[in-house]
Amino acid sequence: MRRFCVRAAVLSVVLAAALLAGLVRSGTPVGPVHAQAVKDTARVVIVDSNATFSPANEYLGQWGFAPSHVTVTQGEPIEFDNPAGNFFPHTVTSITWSGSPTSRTLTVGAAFNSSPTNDAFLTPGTSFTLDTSTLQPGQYLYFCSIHPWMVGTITVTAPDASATPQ
Ligand SMILES: [Cu+2]
Repeated sequence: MRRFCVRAAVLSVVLAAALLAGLVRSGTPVGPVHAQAVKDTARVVIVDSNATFSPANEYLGQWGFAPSHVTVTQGEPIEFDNPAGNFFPHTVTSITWSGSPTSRTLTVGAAFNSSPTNDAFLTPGTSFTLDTSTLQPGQYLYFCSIHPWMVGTITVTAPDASATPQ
């Protein structure tokens, strides 16, 4: 009986310490240092199949990138997954633009490209991680160069955007 009580007392102290540690940690303000230390990876799933459509439906416009728009802080990686259950290879290829609204020149693959060669296509079951640390803050358009109707957009924000008024 006494042995049990000692164990219970030790357990209580351990639990109290754990609770206290949790309270202290949750009470710590989240500052810029913490925000930089934690890097989430945004995830985009490439869709070319699901329960209701198949390769025969490829022109119905149901293929794409999900979500089709992501916002990341500069330096935060974005993982593009082509799931093993998909049917086709795909690419994640930037489209950048110059010129005026009525006379645009579009450039393919200048900002980023998962697949600069045919050997680098993202086959089902593979993924591509985009390093955004070299991208300037701004808007990016991308598509699949094999299936150009598959399009997506990325917003890259400055690392200190939350701390610096713009
Ligand atoms: Cu594709």
